[in-house]
Amino acid sequence: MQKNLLIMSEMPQYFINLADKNFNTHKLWLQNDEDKFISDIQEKVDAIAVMGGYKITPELMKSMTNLKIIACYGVGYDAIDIVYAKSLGIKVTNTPEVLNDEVADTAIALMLCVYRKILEADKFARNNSWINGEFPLTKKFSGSKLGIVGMGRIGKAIAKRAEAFNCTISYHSRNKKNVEYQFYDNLIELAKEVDTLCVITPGGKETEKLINKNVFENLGSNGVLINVARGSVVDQDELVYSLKNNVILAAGLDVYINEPNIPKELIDLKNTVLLPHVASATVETRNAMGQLVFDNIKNYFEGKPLISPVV
Ligand code: NAP
Ligand code: 8YV
Repeated sequence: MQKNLLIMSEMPQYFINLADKNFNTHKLWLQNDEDKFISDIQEKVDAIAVMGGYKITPELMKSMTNLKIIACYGVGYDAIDIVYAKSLGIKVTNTPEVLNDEVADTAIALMLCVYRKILEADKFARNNSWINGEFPLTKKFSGSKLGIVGMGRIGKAIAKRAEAFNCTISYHSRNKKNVEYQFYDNLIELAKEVDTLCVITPGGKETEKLINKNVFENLGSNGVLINVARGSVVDQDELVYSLKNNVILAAGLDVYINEPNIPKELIDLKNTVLLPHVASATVETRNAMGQLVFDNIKNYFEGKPLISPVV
């Protein structure tokens, strides 16, 4: 008999097709009354597939008495209560590696957009403002000093790209890595040293507001913040203050607290480049993530080892 797979929110058609062929699928986002839908199926759900940002609470896990595996469509699993899942013996998987290129490309794109004011220049060209004079000069990115906060899989992919821009690369993470770049065990010292701070750590309690007032003050009025990690890693109110008051120069952001809401203050600022959490969002990469979600669930029910287990 086919296993019951609950899909929490809309995911790429590639994944939905695989899931429909192999499981008895239940699509939460298509229901008018989601609570009633969940209570109708909660005792038969064997597996959940879920977008990275969707909260999987202890209450939900507890109510699904037959649940065996939660497959997260994302490498960051901070929205899933891992400790609770483990206590119930529920397996959790994520999608590492397959999105490294995409997220690293996006981080570099944000840096170039901030330094070279690419979006403003595009508007300037479209508005025909060029007729009235040249676009103002911008700031050189090549050869600048880049500090990466989180030298993990994606951090390393960002560093590799930044090498091609002749950036001087240094980093902060919990542990020193086997890489050529300079390690700072003190984040403030790193902030003092660099032109750009690029954040790519996991979210969750441990990194909450890691990038705070003290970091902004030490990054300084020529400093640029890039955040492709999680909104929670940056003190968002302090970021708005720092951008408004020239504590730092500018920011390029893909992630926010309370997505999909972006604070109006960030939108109104001229010294921000804002993306709607799209760092991994290409057809190729999202399909690869979908395949990994599917393969993990399939392996579980075939009694094979999970490909990318979290717990
Ligand atoms: P990873 O390989 O686990 O790397 C995470 C890095 O963060 C490691 O270097 C780790 O240091 C460091 N770190 C963890 N806690 C820290 C702390 N408290 N202080 C300083 N450094 C800390 O993960 P990844 O695959 O590169 O992904 C990183 C994160 O990027 C994900 O968890 C997700 O939140 C985010 N992400 C965002 C998008 C997007 O669409 N914007 C896409 C993909 C991923 P140690 O190794 O020394 O412990
Ligand atoms: C996804 C991400 O967009 O992998 C992650 O951690 O943030 C992104 O790749 C997100 O998980 C939505 O599923």
